[in-house]
This record gives sequence, structure tokens and C-alpha cells, in this order.
Amino acid sequence: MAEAAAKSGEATRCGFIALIGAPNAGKSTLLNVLVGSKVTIVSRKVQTTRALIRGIAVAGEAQLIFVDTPGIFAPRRKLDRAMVTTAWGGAHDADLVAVLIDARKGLDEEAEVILERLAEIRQPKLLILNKIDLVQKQTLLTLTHSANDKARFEQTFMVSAKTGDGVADLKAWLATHVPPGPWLYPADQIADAPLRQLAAEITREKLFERLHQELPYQSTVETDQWKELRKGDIRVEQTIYIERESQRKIVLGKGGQTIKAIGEAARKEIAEIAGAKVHLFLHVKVREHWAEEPERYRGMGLEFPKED
Ligand SMILES: Nc1nc2c(ncn2[C@@H]2O[C@H](COP(=O)(O)OP(=O)(O)OP(=O)(O)O)[C@@H](O)[C@H]2O)c(=O)[nH]1
Ligand SMILES: [Mg+2]
Repeated sequence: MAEAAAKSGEATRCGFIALIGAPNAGKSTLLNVLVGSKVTIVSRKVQTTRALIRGIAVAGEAQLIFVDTPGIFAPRRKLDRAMVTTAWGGAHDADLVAVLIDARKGLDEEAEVILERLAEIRQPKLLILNKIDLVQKQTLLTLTHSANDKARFEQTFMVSAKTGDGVADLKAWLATHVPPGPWLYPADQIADAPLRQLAAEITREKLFERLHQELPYQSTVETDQWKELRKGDIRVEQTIYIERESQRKIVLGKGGQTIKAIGEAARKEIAEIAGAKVHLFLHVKVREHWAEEPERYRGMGLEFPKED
């Protein structure tokens, strides 16, 4: 029935919901649980997401297009600036803006800065307190009051993206609050990034899991080749860009162990999303100024900052 209605555009709803918040608040985890499938990468480290990533879900007669955004923080490098500008841009372009706060961290400085800037956004906003599995109920009530004092929210939700607690309520509310209109995607579509881009993100997630300190932030991944072979297998070639020669041996690891583990983990996941056997080839390139190259930003789906 939903599909039939979608065709005519009658009684259906469809809208963009931007998920914004400080790095590590759980935006990507929440997007994946809302969509019911992994469309955006997650890590324990901050600043994992670098560009806008859409995940699509259907709830009743509504199509909900969630937009995952990079975490908002005080930027230092050019890449940071591009990420933060992109996040606010995502909020400005959405129909509804969902502001995530890590309930365990509460209103720290990063969260305060975001709440202050919300006044600039005209769209209806909702507050999502995430990670409620980690805090006491009383803390949540106090946090709800103080956050609602600082910005105007239509509604407050308390969820755990990890356990799924509260997510159904959030989805049901969104289904009746996105604008009326025809669906923009086919009913079964859950993502709109090309597979080769998601594949690069998956490898980057494995880098974030296995590399530490500055290396995750000084590296990026691109898919150079995605080729279907005759038997239906897929050959994927990717380049990991790093900034210094000395980082190469860390990425490779003793006897190539690290890169092997990264490649193995990424290959399995890429095969799952592609639904085919994948042969993954990883190359490591030192490119001192990759974070200053417009081409790398295009690869990530990020706008290259104009000013310097
Ligand atoms: N306990 C708990 N952990 C969570 C919850 N949601 C997310 N996390 C964890 O928080 C960490 C950060 O999650 P992400 O989804 O990558 O956070 P993000 O807001 O997308 O981060 P950036 O992309 O860096 O801005 C991961 O280790 C998640 O597993 C939650 O509800 N409860
Ligand atoms: Mg993220």
C-alpha cells in the first residue's frame, strides 16, 4: 500500500532529517539503526565521518531520508574546516534537524557551542539524548531541562543507538512530521552513495580501528578500481593515502600484518554489501599534502574549502 501511495504522491510524506552533533555522539550508529543496515561507518574515535551520507528508511506512509554529518568541533586543519562546514550545510539543507547529545558527556563545551549556533537554523529541531544505556534516568531529566533552556526543540527523545531503545518512538514521530510529498527513492533503497565510495569508507573504518594517534586523521582511502570479473567476482583496488614515509611501516605493520588484517576485515564487509566475492588490493601512497588537494576532497564527497 505504501508503494502504491508513493507513486501518486497522495497522503505520502518524505523529508530529509539531518543528524548533527559533536564528534562521537553516535550519529552514524543511530543512522545505521534507523535504516536497519550499515550505510555509514562508525568508530570509537572522534571525527570518523567526513562527509554527508544518506540513509533511507520507510515508516508507514513516510520516506525518511537521514543525513549523517561529520561531528562539529573547533576546526584546526583545512580538512577539519571542510568537515564542520559540511555538517552545518547538511543541517541548513534538511527539513528537520536532529541534534544528538551524548548523554554521558552531557552539556560539555562542544555541545554548548552547537546549542548556541542552533539559533541560526530555521528548520524545526529535535533533541536526541543518545547513549541512555550509560546513564541514570535522573541525569537525563536534568539534561533535558538544561538543553531545552538553551535552544528551542519541538520534542526531546531519549535513545540508545547501541541497544535500539527509544528508536522506534523516534521513527514513528518523524514519520508524521516530515513534510507531505512523494517519495524520492524507490521503496527498497537504503543508501545513495555508490558502492565504490562505501567500500572506501569501510576500509577507512578498519584503519580507524587498527591505527592510533594521528594516523587515522592523516590518512584517507580511495577506490581506484571496481571491476566485475567474468565469474561475477569483483576486483577492487584501493589506495590508502598517508602523509609521511615513516607512517608506511605502521600501516603495513610487522611483516605486513596490519595491512593484511585491515584488508581482510574490509574485504569481508565489502563482499557482504556487494553480494559477491571480492578480491581487494590495497596500495599505500605517501602524499605529504593530500589534505590540501581538491581531488582528495572530491573523492570523499567533501567541498574543498575556498578560503584559507
Ligand atoms: N554505549 C553506547 N555507545 C554508543 C551509542 N551510540 C554510539 N555509541 C558508540 O559511540 C562511538 C561513536 O559512535 P559513532 O556513531 O561513530 O559517532 P559519530 O557521532 O558518528 O562520530 P563522528 O563521525 O566522529 O562525528 C562508537 O564507539 C559507538 O559504538 C549508544 O547508544 N550507547
Ligand atoms: Mg559519524
